[in-house]
Amino acid sequence: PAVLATKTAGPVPVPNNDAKPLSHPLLSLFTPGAWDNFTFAPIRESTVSRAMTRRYFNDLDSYAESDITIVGAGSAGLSCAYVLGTLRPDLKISILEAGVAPGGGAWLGGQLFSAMVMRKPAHIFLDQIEVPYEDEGDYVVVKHAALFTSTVMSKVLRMPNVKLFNATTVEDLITRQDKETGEVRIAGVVTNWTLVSMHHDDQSCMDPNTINSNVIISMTGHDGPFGAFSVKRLVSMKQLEQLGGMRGLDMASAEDAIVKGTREIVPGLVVGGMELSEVDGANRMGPTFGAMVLSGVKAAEEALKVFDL
Ligand code: AHZ
Repeated sequence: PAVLATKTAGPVPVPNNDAKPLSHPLLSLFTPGAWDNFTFAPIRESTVSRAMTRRYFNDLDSYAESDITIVGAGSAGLSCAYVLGTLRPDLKISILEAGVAPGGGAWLGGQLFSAMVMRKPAHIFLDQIEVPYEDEGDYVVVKHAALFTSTVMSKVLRMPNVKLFNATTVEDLITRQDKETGEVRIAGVVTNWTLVSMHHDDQSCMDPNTINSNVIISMTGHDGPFGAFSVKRLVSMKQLEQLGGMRGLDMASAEDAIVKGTREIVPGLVVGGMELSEVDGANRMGPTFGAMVLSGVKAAEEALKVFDL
């Protein structure tokens, strides 16, 4: 019910005889005077500090050896994490996201518009995560992109075998060279706090941390200040000759190309989402997200193949 503030007794519920009574344990607080006597149990600051840091450092300890690491928690990375975490609750999956807020470009549908377009059959993924949409025939529309992003994120974050390290940048890749064949395999990621990564030029001695991983899935988006990180690094470490470079926008063809092309680019590294457009010289699709979801699904499948996981 709506709440009125009174000078003397604090908030008082407005009676609404038509409404069903709300049942919520906290509603007992809505009695006159109850807020005045309200108090939490006492807590010491170090208790709060330890509650956070102990868990974080346990996670760092546990996920230092991950089965699968996803770099980038945009629409592609989060969709991939959802599929992997659902299919394989036995695997340890770490997600590294440079931003404080995961979600990449999927908080808005396009420009500053709210609605998010997904071409079919990506609607099947929406059904799975229980995000409603309007069916427009060959495509569906979610009323707000944030509804998609927050829902997939909340499902992923609940999974006991998935850990998101946000505000953490992947600033290099771990490599292993086979002594006999000379083949280089990507064997993990090199990480740092994003704020540290941004200040290597003006501070000294800020060495990174590492995560060893059987498979790395890179979904860092197209080129930009942070985007296309892994594939650019593959070029500078001479594992890829050159990048194709993302091409102009062609909605109809671009989405197919990204989904079809999602694959293991070099041993141990699967690339998908818009990062792949930089490798293959694929068009961009602009504000339509079905390919990001399906690339996430395909990347999950490819990753599980890599080591017969
Ligand atoms: O912060 C980045 C973003 O959240 C993160 N990221 C990038 N580099 C990173 C690094 N370490 C850790 N080195 C990093 N995280 O990766 C995320 C990428 O999300 P995104 O939404 O940019 O990419 P996506 O491929 O998931 O979705 C692309 C959506 C686009 S772009 C586009 C167009 O330009 O035409 N169309 C669509 C649908």
